Amino acid sequence: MSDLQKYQMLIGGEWVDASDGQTFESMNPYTGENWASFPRGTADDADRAVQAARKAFNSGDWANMTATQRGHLLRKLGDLIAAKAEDLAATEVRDNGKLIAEMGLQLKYVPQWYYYFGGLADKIEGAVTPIDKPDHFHYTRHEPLGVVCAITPWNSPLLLAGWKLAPALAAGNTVILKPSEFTSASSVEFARLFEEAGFPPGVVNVVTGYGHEIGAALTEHPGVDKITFTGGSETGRRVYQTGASQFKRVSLELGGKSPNIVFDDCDMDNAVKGAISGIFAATGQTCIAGSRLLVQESIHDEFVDKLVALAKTAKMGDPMLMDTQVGPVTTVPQYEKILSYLDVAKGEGAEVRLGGGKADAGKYFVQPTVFTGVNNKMRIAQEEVFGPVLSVIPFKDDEEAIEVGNDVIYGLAAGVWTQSMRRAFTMSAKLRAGSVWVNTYRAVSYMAPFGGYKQSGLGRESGQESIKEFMQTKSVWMSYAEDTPNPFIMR
Ligand code: TXE
Repeated sequence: MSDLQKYQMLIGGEWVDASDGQTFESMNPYTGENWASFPRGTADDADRAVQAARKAFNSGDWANMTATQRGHLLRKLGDLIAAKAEDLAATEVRDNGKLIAEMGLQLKYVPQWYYYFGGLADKIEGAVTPIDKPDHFHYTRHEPLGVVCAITPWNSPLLLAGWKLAPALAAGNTVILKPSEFTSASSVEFARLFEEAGFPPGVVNVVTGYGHEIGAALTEHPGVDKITFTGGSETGRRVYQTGASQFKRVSLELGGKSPNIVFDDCDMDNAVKGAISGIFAATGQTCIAGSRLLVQESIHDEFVDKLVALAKTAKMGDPMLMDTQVGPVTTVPQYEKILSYLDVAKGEGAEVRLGGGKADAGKYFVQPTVFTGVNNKMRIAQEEVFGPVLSVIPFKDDEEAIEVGNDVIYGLAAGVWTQSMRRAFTMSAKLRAGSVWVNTYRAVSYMAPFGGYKQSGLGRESGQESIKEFMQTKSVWMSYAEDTPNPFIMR
């Protein structure tokens, strides 16, 4: 089809097609129509990208740059993203179905990751050790790992790319970014800004294609030193196993089944809004979705009535309109997966209080759905749906809230709604989750570490500590002794 927008990949500073010329297409989930085509990257393309990244890491302008200079480039990149935010947001809405109302704000915020890590680049200091060996001087250096492969999912491509690229580049690595085959457009458009910001060729490469093809080829490539992955648990497991076979560094941000816990002493109107933002924002397609709503028995019925009343008012439709509140499901497999979970929940005896089926607001829409009468052992309470599907689970007291809240394999996030300080602190300590929000939900920042407990992942993104995920520490020993002592004895 000639009216498809045609994109290319960025490898070693050049815009290229796939080595065998194959392409694939991307769909607008609001209309169901294919609108863009991308190179279907091959194992050869993966190799080309790794070679380019390796070359840029080993020698040339990037390898010789000071950390301060790297920081300048990152800040410049942040400025360019800010200037392009509206265009990038429109592309994301078209390719992904996310709301323009959310994307406009998100893309104005994304530059902060590049500013923050740009500032951090030259503040990573080694230490001089008061070493216990006479006539020796010892210090540490924090060095980059080398070539980083960043694999991102379809739900928030540019935000999640920033979480990975900003610290990886600040640390001095070179990068290959592989966005999801469902939503590659914004990442490729973003790639155009690297040259403009002044990054030398090969420092950032952006390749497109299927996960099981170029994605797998990258993770298997011996020239990749670190994989940073966000996506589903099954793929994450495969990526981790592949990385393990070559002892690569791997960090993973996977799924969740987060409890959003409402106590009877909460500010009820705020808690209702918090429950809604936890599950219906972004059409529930977020890893931090508060998909299990735990409500204290004493307020259960009143709370559910209020929740359903507000959820009913959600405006579905064209994600390009500023007043749309729930957009389409991004991918066809995801649409089918959500619908199948609606059947699972009904089959398990959960009661449909709202929604429960397809919605007629565009091509791939699911009604905001609230199930009551869910117990935590049901599949709908244990498995990640990744859609606008809420399971309401009643609980008696604090102890039961903690027990049920923690009783899943995941541990990405949790919400707590209470006006009691004692409860707020106790719950924050006892919930086994990487992020706990009290009287708020779905807040993230470049300053705040983010990541999973249990099977929600490995490693942390954002915040100062995350830069160390892209570095390794070297111990340097120097002797100023006049004579080298007995060589047969350890120093
Ligand atoms: O993700 P995949 P999918 C969850 C959510 C969803 C499920 C499946 O529950 O329903 O995962 O989504 C690349 N080697 N999340 O299938 O496959 C792929 O090309 C290397 C949670 O879309 O994990 C894409 O770039 N890479 C999540 C990326 O992995 C491979 C966000 C993620 O795709 C690969 C998205 C392979 N063998 C889905 N196979 C979150 N944590 O936010 C695929 N990929």
